[in-house]
Amino acid sequence: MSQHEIRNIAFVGQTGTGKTSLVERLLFESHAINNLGHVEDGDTITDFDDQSIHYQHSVEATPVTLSWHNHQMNFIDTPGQAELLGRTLSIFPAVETSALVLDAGSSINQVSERLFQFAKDQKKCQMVIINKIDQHPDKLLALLEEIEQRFGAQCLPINLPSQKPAEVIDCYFEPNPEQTTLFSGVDEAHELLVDQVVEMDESLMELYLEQGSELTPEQLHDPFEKALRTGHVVPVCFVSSDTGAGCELLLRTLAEIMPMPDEGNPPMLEKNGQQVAIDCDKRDHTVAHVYKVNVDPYMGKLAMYVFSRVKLPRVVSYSLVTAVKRLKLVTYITCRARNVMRSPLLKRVICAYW
Ligand SMILES: Nc1nc2c(ncn2[C@@H]2O[C@H](COP(=O)(O)OP(=O)(O)O)[C@@H](O)[C@H]2O)c(=O)[nH]1
Ligand SMILES: [Mg+2]
Repeated sequence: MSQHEIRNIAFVGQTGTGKTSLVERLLFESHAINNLGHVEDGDTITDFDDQSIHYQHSVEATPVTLSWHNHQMNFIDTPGQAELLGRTLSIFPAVETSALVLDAGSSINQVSERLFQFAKDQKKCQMVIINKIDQHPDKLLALLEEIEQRFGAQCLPINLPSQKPAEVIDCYFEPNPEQTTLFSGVDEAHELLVDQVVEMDESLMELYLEQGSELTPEQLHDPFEKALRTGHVVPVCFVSSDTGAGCELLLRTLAEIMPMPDEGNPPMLEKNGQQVAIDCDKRDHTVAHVYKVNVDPYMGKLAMYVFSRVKLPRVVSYSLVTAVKRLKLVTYITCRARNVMRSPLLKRVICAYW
């Protein structure tokens, strides 16, 4: 698998907005797991530790991996309690996309604002996910307006809730103007998004003016990436992790719209006092970032890395750019639901024991 198929995404947001349930639903929809766990039952994949089960909210940032239509998605479910935010902020170097999850029934609070601003400062591509649309269909429009007000007019829906409670309507990939949404025309939403994206590309803009809104997602791909990188567009998705509404479209958006490692804004590293960028495709010595270290009661010390560049799979000793000491990499595992899988691939979120 090349880095073109890899997506690294952090699900962040205030506690209780449904991040853990959403990650669980996405694992289920993509057939990574066969049983859908629930936070209340203490059987979700990412809230697996005793404390998270006891308190019924995530205490650690937990990575999982799933496959979807030839894409490998590395998700990190994060804690949203204000006092645990340090654990969330520290994983940002491991991802290109920050997905801010909001609860359809609540207004935007300080934690969400802080996370949005932090992701912006870190030059992450961003999206906003409005969850629990099954519970609060009457509050969705007001929340969308609030998002625009608090985060800016570049936050534009890529899909909209349907009048049927368990459905979400695509406004980007294959928009069908016949479909009726809860509050705005599909055409209107599509046009707003395309208008925003084509501003990134003058020649496409000319074509667009001649061609109307008939630009294909393929034509829009590059300007869309640029718009995401520069914060010129922030897609908004509606979902319900409870009913699964919008989850398929969310996976499609993550795969086809959100950036692969090279398309995001990879953090610059320092070499001999100079800022250097990393060419992920180059076969040079391995560069990795330890974004989290755990002490696991069964496994011992567990470091979680994100690799920016991997020279070769079987070497056991790596000099890690951000680690103070040399770590001995004994084995790799990727967090694929609860299975352990050996595979050192480029830009995967990877754990290692030592
Ligand atoms: N009705 C409804 N409840 C949800 C939805 N998503 C999550 N919940 C509930 O919201 C609560 C908090 O969910 P959780 O996933 O722990 O939120 P987190 O703290 O952001 O990870 C739990 O009781 C979930 O069952 C949803 O889409 N609809
Ligand atoms: Mg959680």
